[in-house]
Amino acid sequence: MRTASDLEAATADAFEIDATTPTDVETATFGMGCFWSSEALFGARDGVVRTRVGYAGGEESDPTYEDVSDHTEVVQVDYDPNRTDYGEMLETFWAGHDPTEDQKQQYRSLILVHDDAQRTRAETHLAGIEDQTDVSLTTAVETFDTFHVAEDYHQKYYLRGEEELLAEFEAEYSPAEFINSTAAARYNAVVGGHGDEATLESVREPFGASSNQEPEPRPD
Ligand code: MHO
Repeated sequence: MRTASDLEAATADAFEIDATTPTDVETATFGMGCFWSSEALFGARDGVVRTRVGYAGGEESDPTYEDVSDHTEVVQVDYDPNRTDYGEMLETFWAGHDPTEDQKQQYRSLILVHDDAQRTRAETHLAGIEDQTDVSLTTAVETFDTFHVAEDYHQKYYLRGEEELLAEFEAEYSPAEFINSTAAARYNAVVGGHGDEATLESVREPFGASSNQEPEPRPD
């Protein structure tokens, strides 16, 4: 299976937005149910540069979709700290799932913090919501360890349903470059029903002037 280090240097820039990827990014990792929809949700957020899905939060060495073992489905997000911040990522996390529901390990509500600053913010947010609502949340805050990249067919899942658009990406991007593409994250968001006109506008230069590919947003 593809590893996180396979992704490190994988960049292609058939879309202008991928040629201007900021180098200084921060990373956040969340479990919030099936990772298809959480990836699409984050892909539409201003300041989000990359999204990818995988398994994390457990200790076993080789999780797969068929056997996630002690891991949880997670979305991992790289964001530009000059355009957004961890607080906004947390807002998207809370809004994107029901953190009061008891879920099995694969789908649990999980914040995997990458440093002490994230831990403080996550714990403060969580306590604040519990105080305000008087409801206790199932969300766990744990220390991020290893991200196991999910199988390629799960990455940008909704975009993958758009055969022609996917073929255009595949002509220009390797699988790892596709995972790292901001353009792919944005299209996936729009096809998944999360983007708006501005989201599409931000990736308006697909594959040169010849393209007439415009995804139809899916109804929720
Ligand atoms: N209930 C979803 C789960 C997919 S997700 C990647 C489905 O099978 O449609 O866990």
